Amino acid sequence: MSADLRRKIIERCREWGIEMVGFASADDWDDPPFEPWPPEQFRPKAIFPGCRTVIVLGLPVTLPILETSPSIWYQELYKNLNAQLDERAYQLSQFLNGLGHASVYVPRDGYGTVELLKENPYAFFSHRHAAYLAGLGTFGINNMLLTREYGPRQRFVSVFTTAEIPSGRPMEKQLCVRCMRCIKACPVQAIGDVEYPKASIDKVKCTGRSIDLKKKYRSPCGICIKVCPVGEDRKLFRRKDMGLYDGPEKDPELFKAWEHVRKYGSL
Ligand code: B12
Repeated sequence: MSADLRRKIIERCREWGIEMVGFASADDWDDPPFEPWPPEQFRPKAIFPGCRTVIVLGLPVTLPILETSPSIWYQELYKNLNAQLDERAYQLSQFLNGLGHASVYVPRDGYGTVELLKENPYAFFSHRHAAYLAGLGTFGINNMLLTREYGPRQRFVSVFTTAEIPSGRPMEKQLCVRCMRCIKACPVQAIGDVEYPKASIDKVKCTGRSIDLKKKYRSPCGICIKVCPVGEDRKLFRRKDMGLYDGPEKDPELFKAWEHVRKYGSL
């Protein structure tokens, strides 16, 4: 078990501006903490035989940009984060390979085009479940992994490695406050109200919305992560008052700014 390697990885990620780093033991997938859980073929040891540890990196989705969604601004942020995550995960895998620990990265999404998801709405690996096992956060009713820092507003990527690195444990406290704002705000009513942790998402409706927005150059949707009250980022951006999203009355200037952004660069 290498605590020294863990430290080196965290240091390297910090140099890249990545503060959110977690470690999950590949064995932990074999003991499902809840159901449904990714089937066997979707687990790290099946995808990359010899895998001992999964390293998860996360980058925050900047709340004021997300608030303009659906917009070209959020679309650009999404693309930017995706590119950074993939690049850093690849570099980290190469760093570990250089040290003699066979490693591969898993891209942050893993599908050719959103239309494909209508028939088969799964990727070959779930980063959310890796982040959960690494102790970075807990699942919310919106089906997202919530963290203390950003609620559901971060994107993840993972690295599979044969190195044995001390891992985290799932967080005990549930971060979702079950306010049901995500259920009410979903533009296509794709989120069902069920008991934690079995978030019920209508993947066909959710994917359909994404396909529509893509044609207008303003995907992804992101409304269910915008309206989540969890996350320290709300303090920094002075967005603790959730009434902001109910209409223009609370902050007419801000509302005007969002409408302005939505008018340009997309259909
Ligand atoms: C496919 C996908 C979508 C699709 C389908 C969405 C949906 N609701 O399923 C679309 C394009 C619509 C979409 C939308 C969104 N997504 Co998305 N998406 C993914 C993707 C690529 C794969 C998810 C997956 O297949 N996991 C693998 C399966 C095994 O897990 P699962 O779907 O959770 O399946 C569970 C159950 O369904 C159950 N199950 C029951 N029966 C069956 C049968 C089979 C065969 C299987 C396999 C499983 C299964 O078992 C599983 C375990 O609990 C991941 C990236 C990734 N590779 O992890 C991002 C990801 C989950 N998305 C993300 C985000 C942020 C979003 C959006 C907010 C859009 C945005 N970017 O602004 C919305 C939110 C939608 C929502 N509330 O769920 C983030 C989540 C980050 C976080 N904080 O949790 C991820 C992790 C991307 C990333 N790299 O960060 N997404």
